[in-house]
Amino acid sequence: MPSKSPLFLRPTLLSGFLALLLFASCSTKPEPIPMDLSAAPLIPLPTRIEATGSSFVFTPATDLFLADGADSLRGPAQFLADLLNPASSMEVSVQESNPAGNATVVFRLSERDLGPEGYLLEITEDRITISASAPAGAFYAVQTLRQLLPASLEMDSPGEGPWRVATGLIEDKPVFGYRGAMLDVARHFFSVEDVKRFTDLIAMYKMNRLHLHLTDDQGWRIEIKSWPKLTEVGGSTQVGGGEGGFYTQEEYADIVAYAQDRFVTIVPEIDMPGHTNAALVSYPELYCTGKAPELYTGTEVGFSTLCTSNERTYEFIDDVIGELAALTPGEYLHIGGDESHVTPLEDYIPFIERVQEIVRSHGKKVIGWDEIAHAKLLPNTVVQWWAEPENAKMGIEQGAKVLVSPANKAYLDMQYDSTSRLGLHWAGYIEVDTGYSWDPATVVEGIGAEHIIGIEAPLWSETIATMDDIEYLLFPRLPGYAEIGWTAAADRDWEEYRERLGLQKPRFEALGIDYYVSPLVPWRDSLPMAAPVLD
Ligand code: TNX
Repeated sequence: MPSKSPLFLRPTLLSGFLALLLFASCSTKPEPIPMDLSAAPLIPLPTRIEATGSSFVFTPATDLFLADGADSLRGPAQFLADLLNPASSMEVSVQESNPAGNATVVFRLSERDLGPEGYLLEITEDRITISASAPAGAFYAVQTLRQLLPASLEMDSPGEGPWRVATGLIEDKPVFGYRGAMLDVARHFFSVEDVKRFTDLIAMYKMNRLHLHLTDDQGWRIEIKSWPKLTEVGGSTQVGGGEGGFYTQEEYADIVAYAQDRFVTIVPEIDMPGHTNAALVSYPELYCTGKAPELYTGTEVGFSTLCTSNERTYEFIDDVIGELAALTPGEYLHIGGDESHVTPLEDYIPFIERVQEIVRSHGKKVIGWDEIAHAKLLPNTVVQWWAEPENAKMGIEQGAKVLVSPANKAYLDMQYDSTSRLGLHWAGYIEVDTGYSWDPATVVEGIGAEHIIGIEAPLWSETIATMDDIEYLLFPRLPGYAEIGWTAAADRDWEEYRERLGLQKPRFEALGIDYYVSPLVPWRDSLPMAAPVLD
């Protein structure tokens, strides 16, 4: 056998075999194996899954490739590259063209209208094709692909391949356009890094709004350059008396941009006229009666109010809303409006009406807690139903849309049960099944799908102070709220969902999530059916 290779100098059966083996391992990719796409534990559950029974294998030769005209999908494609490279030691990059014709992931704009957030994910042995009508859809296809890959992908350190995904087709789009979570950074302050991690975690489950509760009695957390004492004084403490903190405008802009890269819109809240003690301490000219307030580090609610009859109050609000609107690309500003127990209704109503006008004058639309429906609402104002369905219905009668966050179903700060180490229980205990098994469009008569813009799960922070605390209350309930927002109610079923949720365990662990190990969930490292089918 004419060859210069030492192996072939004395051709024996053994050396021939070894050579073949070497050749095979260097020049071909791992063989596809049978896998079942329909057994993948995806959350939220996609609209349609068709399994074709084989697998695609990522190798160092896999390219990510933008089809002609799909330059707008570069962000999601780069997100996939950044997800794949650290754990897999691959060096995939985003290419404009595919001359080598390698096993490839192609991002393309769909000819068919898949909606602003929909996508089609087609996986064959040779190619993955992601089609979307807009970048958000491609980003969600990437999140689905992420859940199809082994959980070890989520680790920063190199993990073991092979990086296989089952073949087939997934067609998907959400039922609601607003799928959100809220973080209260006022009762306890959380760092920019924490807010970014929170954003990562919600985006992974295809949520697209992060409502930041930026101000309350215990703290003012956003720098307002024209009223600097709000943060100098009002930002200086928190529940329990810790040092508090605030975001500079540059830090806030950084959060907004980071969220935008993950297709999450920040909805900032300035709570008023109640929940304003921190502002009143910073600028005593903003209160009208009673004794001068002091910094507050307790957890009572409903004792503070801006002076609604003082013109200076509206100059203040105009400055605050103006600066915040300029930093916020999203369409909504949240004005709070909850629990204003010491503001007489006859003062509260004109106050809310005037604040709506101020928000509108800065080019934004209003969201407010359900009490704002007592006022005359502007077209486009959204009522966030948290307490009183009657308030939400008053809003609907005025033509307002409703954001659904009933406390006894959707509050992430409620304890799971009486033994939970964190959380409150004024609205009840919310175990994982209670949090999951309801439909925003039927939970109360008179509030139907046509009235709803979506769902939000708020996390209030009276009892939590660290990222681990956040994660304990967030997980495992958050994926359920994400699924309620994304998947049609007719396709959702707790018994089936809990199996998929239990299979998030390796992913939670790879991500270092400090989750509550609910006894209602069958926690598992892998599903026998979803493992490669070998014969
Ligand atoms: C009610 S929900 C509040 C908050 C508290 C929360 C605690 C809402 C609009 N107001 O001020 O933090 O309960 O669960």
